[in-house]
Amino acid sequence: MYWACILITCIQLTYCKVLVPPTTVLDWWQNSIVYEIFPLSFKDSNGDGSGDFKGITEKLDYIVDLGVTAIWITPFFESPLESGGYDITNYLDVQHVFGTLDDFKDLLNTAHSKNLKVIMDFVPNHTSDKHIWFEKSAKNETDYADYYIWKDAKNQEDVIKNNATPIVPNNWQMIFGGSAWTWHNTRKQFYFAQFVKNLPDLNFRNKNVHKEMKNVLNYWIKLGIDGIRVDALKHVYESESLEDEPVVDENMALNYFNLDHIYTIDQDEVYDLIKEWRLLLDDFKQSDHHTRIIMTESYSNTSILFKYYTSGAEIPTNFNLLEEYHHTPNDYEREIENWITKMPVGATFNSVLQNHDHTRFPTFYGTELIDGMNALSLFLPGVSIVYYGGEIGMEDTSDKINYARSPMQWDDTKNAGFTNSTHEPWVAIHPDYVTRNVQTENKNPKSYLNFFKSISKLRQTETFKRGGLAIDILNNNTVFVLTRFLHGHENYTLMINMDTNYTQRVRLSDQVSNLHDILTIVIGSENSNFNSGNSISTTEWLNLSPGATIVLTDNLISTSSSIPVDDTTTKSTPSSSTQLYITSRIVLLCLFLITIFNL
Ligand SMILES: *[C@@H]1O[C@H](CO)[C@@H](O)[C@H](O)[C@H]1NC(C)=O
Ligand SMILES: *[C@@H]1O[C@H](CO)[C@@H](O)[C@H](O)[C@H]1NC(C)=O
Ligand SMILES: *[C@@H]1O[C@H](CO)[C@@H](O)[C@H](O)[C@H]1NC(C)=O
Ligand SMILES: *[C@@H]1O[C@H](CO)[C@@H](O)[C@H](O)[C@H]1NC(C)=O
Ligand SMILES: *[C@@H]1O[C@H](CO)[C@@H](O)[C@H](O)[C@H]1NC(C)=O
Ligand SMILES: *[C@@H]1O[C@H](CO)[C@@H](O)[C@H](O)[C@H]1NC(C)=O
Ligand SMILES: CC(=O)N[C@H]1CO[C@H](CO)[C@@H](O)[C@@H]1O
Ligand SMILES: [Ca+2]
Ligand SMILES: [Ca+2]
Repeated sequence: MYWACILITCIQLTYCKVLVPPTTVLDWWQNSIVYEIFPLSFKDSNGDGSGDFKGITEKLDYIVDLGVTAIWITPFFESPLESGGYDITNYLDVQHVFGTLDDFKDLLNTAHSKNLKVIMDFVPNHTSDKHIWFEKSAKNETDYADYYIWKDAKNQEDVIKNNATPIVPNNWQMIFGGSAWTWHNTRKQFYFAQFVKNLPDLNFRNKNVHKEMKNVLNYWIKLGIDGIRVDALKHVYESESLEDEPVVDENMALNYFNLDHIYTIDQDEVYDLIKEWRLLLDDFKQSDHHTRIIMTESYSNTSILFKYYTSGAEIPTNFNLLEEYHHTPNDYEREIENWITKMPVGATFNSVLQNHDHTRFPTFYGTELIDGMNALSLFLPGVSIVYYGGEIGMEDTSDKINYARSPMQWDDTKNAGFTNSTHEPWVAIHPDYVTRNVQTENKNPKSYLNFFKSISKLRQTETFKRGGLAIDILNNNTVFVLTRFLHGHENYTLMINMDTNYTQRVRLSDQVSNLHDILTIVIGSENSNFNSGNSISTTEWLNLSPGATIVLTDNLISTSSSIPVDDTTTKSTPSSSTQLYITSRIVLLCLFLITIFNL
């Protein structure tokens, strides 16, 4: 027994080192760059001041050139556009500011002809109050009565008989302020809305609502979309019990942020909903072997998001690198490790460093770190979700609501080449467009744009596709070092001086193990004074100016003859994240066996 255990443990240990358990070919999305487009702000093709489908179609070559795998377009459904397009009046048609359905089909087909995938935003939680379903529901029409969440007033009898002021069913609040219950005079009941009054929540406890949503998905998938990004998923279900939510601080005013949302978010039924949609998408896959992905938006904790994975979402968006910023290298490391080591077997890591709901990172960290943050975003394994304009270093404008959604800066002409409109674009353009724009940056080899492209190219290497990730933090939590490595292939090391005030001096050989003595510079940011193609020695002192970012390689790509690279075996190795995960699991298993049997 004793020896058998030792034998088993040894086999396991050997296995940990080799790291090549069998697996499948990488699917199209597993090492993808997903480029988020806010369509109103990307490119206006007809001079009305608002971006549109034809504008996006015009710019697809630019997007392909960035190394992007898929574009994700934020909501473009028929809508009065009172809430950024999240206020849908018809899920089966497009908002005409963006063009016609044919324009969308043209965008889709042109993208596919360039091998670019298209992901559609999907907003199941609520509709506009102008949606025909809501109008019918408000009239209590038989089939639609239950499509939304309607409740009597606490004093319903008194309201009906004596015209008393209706009292809300409970203390639930709207995210943007006020009670989540709005009285409807026709129906003489309250309806529930989690965000704002004009966005009533759909009732997912009604089977017909599920049918409607499946119908919507079928429709768009038949049209050709490659995946959905499900918006506000944690808000989809509410508890059936209408109990008050616990107040966090009794001394503070009642508002959304002073309630513990045990009844209005993250209800368990959401996992079944993901499974339901997974089955639907997989039905299509059966016939054409093409994976349609589910990306989710849910600012939930990891134990919940990991259950999204197991329920069938490929990309439960990881917002932990984005939330709040103020991240130091230690914070990034903690969040990255926490995800990679705990996510379920077979899952793929993903990251997002900026999006339409948050301050753009140059506005937070300063321009010194634009290259650094773009590099970080592209260096991490798995899926990198990037935001339009990030590649040229766009910053927030002073607009209160649309600060991170200003028009894309294409050139230095009037209106930044976004529109030829003689009146103003729908929202102000950032004044820095004169120098920070695609055309100008294209010409400058050291620009943010060209830096971005150089790093996105690395993602085509086997090292980036399947390699592991190692992290080192130097100089008092200021210098962040990420290494992507793969046996038999060249390794890449990214160094970012996240200190934007002081130059940091580092000698790599003192602090990072497993590096070759001589490394080649793949690229250095403009503020770094390091130039592509030059070599450095890991034993020399390097001066990293504030924000300086460099990528180094041991460049053994053609000289490594000792390890034969067989296409079929490399394809059957797992993604880096899976490898890391499996390694950590096996190490734990070894430790467990050792403890149990007192070996
Ligand atoms: C802007 O471009 C559109 C489409 O090419 C064209 O129809 C329109 O006349 C142009 N407007 C101006 C003011 O140049
Ligand atoms: C809605 O219609 C149903 C069936 O006709 C009826 O039972 C119910 O009382 C009505 N509800 C309201 C709020 O009018
Ligand atoms: C995540 O949230 C759920 C529900 O609110 C809670 O039960 C769980 O303990 C949380 N997990 C972590 C790791 O915070
Ligand atoms: C690191 O920071 C601590 C506290 O801020 C300081 O005392 C120490 O000198 C620093 N070390 C280096 C190497 O900069
Ligand atoms: C850099 O300088 C700014 C402004 O003076 C200051 O707020 C910040 O704390 C400094 N950061 C470091 C890492 O010293
Ligand atoms: C890449 O890094 C790994 C792990 O740090 C190391 O074992 C390997 O020798 C490196 N590969 C090359 C080609 O230098
Ligand atoms: C998570 C979230 O809030 N998503 C969207 C839901 O709808 C509201 C209201 O339009 C949007 O503001 C949010 O971005
Ligand atoms: Ca337009
Ligand atoms: Ca809901």
